[in-house]
Amino acid sequence: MMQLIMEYIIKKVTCKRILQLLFLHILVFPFKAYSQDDLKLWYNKPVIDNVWEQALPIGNGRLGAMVYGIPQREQLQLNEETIWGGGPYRNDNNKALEVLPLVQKMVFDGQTQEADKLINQSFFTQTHGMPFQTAGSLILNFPGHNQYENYYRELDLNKAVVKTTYTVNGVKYTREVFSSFTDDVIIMQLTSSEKGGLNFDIGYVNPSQHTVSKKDNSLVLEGRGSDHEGIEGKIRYQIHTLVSHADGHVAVSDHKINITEASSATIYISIGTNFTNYKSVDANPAERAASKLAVAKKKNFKSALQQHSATYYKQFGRFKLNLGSQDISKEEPTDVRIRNFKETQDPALVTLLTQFGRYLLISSSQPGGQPSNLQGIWCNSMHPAWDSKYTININTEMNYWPAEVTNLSDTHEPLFQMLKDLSESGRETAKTLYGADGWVAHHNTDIWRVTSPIDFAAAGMWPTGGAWLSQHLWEHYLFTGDRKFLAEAYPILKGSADFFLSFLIEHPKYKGWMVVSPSISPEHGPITAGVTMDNQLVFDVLTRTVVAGEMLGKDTNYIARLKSMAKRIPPMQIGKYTQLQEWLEDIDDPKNEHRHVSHLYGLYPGNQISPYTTPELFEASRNSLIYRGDFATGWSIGWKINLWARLLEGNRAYKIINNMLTLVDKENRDGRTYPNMFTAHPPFQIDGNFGLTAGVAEMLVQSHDSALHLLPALPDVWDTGSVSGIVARGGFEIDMKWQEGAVQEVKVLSKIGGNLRLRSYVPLKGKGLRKAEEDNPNILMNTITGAKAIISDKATLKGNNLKAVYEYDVPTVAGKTYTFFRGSRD
Ligand code: FUC
Repeated sequence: MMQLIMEYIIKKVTCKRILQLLFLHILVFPFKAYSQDDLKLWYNKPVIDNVWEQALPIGNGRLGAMVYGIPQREQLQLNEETIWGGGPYRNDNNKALEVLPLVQKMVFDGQTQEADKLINQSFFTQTHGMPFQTAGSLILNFPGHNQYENYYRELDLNKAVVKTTYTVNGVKYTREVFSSFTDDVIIMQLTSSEKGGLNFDIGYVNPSQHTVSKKDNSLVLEGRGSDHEGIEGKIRYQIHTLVSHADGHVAVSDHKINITEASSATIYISIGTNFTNYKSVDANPAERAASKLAVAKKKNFKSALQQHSATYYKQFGRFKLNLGSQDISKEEPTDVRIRNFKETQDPALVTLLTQFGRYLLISSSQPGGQPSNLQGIWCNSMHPAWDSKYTININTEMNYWPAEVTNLSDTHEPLFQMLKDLSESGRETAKTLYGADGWVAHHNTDIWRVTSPIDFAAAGMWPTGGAWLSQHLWEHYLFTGDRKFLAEAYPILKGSADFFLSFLIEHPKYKGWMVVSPSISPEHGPITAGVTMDNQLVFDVLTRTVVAGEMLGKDTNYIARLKSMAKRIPPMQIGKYTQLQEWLEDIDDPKNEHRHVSHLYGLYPGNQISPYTTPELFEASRNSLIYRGDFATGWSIGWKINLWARLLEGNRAYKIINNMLTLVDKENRDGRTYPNMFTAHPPFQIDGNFGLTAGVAEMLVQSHDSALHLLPALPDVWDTGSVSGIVARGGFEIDMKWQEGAVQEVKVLSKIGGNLRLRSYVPLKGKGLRKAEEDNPNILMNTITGAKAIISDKATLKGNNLKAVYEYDVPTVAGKTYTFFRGSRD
């Protein structure tokens, strides 16, 4: 099965890597039971000066809100995942096909500027993608609450609820709000400690064309997504707000709801849109909003909250992390902890940020819905940065990096549905622009699933967006071993492979090499052909489709074609600065600190570069990463954490975490974490959060390189800790404790059976464990397909300083848990 691509694939050279031991410790440590009680973001002041990035996010995948927690004027800034500008449209320019041969000739002749110009004239339309848009805000006015005391607000990650409390004239006011996973509406309860102490009104502010009216007992806002770049806004939505379970007076007018003399009131906010799928907007927003509200309002707050939190916790509670704690940490508000991180190096804050990433993924991506966009589902504008859409040359992929490894596999589903959509809509683009088979997507898409280039050549002329996204299908399969899923995903992978089979073109200068042309290394450098990232991606598409096809027993002749094409993809090259070349030519500038590190895809999230099977490429990747520097935009920092983890350098990865944990505020616009723990490009972009969460997981466990590597990149500062529910390829779920930087105890649940190969820096002992000797027979873990490197004469390789590892095998049975301990030198 894995004998593809003969000389091109370096077979895994296994085991026999048991080098010297560092030192011997066989100890049984009394592990402190840890609790996740302190997984709260909390503050002693409300949002000040309307800074949105101080507000706290809630979401149930579809409905989001940012909670301001201001006593006199509460604001819930609302979002619904299908409120976007424009309507179903396409962005294919049919002039492209005609000029394609000329463009390719220009590229091969080195006339890159001319090619750039011609592409700009012929491959684009007037549209740059449609924007994700705010649903406006619900505003609650509390006359007389300007002077308050004892202020406190929190977001509890264990319950997915935001709570605000304060006192006015000795009366305690409490607000709790969540976006319900069970009822699919937002629910807020307000109470006062004094009978009849609640007197407030509720209204909307909304920047779209809208109307507000009273319908039954609800205050109803009818709004729409805006027209954008000549595309008519087709989204219609309704927000229904209802007050119930109130013990005072509730009066609804055409503009407001007035609540007087209540001690308790519950607000239900329901949003419905007309969005059905990327091709149609024929649903009934009024009916959708009203029907959800009708069910939800019957529940009282307590039981609604209890059901919501329990549902949410089924996902959130699967993964627990303890990187150590500091006693002082919980006593400081979260923004102060971020500000002080440089001095405190508070490990519990890193745990909080890691778990916050999981909270955001759960809250912005649920089966049946839209994938998490550039801002998840939280967006307070009609014209957000980069339209808050899907940038698929890194950002959307990064959003899903934590999904499998931190035990949130089900949150990955919306991305798979988007892939299915793109594999349909991208067929027309493949045909119209390139006269090619299969499907293609470029560097952006939106809710209408456009697949042609957008913006301009130097950013948009990148036909491998679909190729990258498709790797998520394969990764999901490796983590779950779900053959049914693989069978459903196969046509999508195959459709991407089809595109490259018919579109790749032989490079006249490098005979035999088949390249993507025209293309770019994402957002960096000239229009060219055969960029390293494209080669890596196409190689993965072709070879993974081969393995998938073989596993499913499909398409024998077709698979043979894929194999022979994969042999012709240019190998990776090491250039004169001993760097991994970003392009076919050795033109990298070691002083260039560009945020995109696309050629390192092969190191992470790909697995073509390994310290064991491709040591030269591993060393060259490290050099390239050093040249790019440690500081960057939020998402680039997120990527670098993962890359340093894959380079097995925990302390360097941790240094990059420090770069992320710098507060953004008035004094420091160049920080990377906002007071509410959203990460900053800047501005806010959620990928940084997800990159960090994935990066921390990657420091603790790796499984891409033929074994489950325990603590591959643990930094010195986290010398004692534990993790449970972290997931590895092969369907293994791991609980692990470590002390003095070494694994002490590890429990592995085998969900689907198969050989478990463990890799560790310290020896392990336990029932059934034997020294690993052959290749790992577990196909879900043993998927190294690293290419041979071509090394420049000018490159001076020094060799890698790798720590010794021990490798063991255990044959496992599905459903059983296996326990191992730190062992001694034998
Ligand atoms: C790509 C990146 C930018 C930004 C945008 C959303 O264009 O190069 O840094 O993240 O996507």
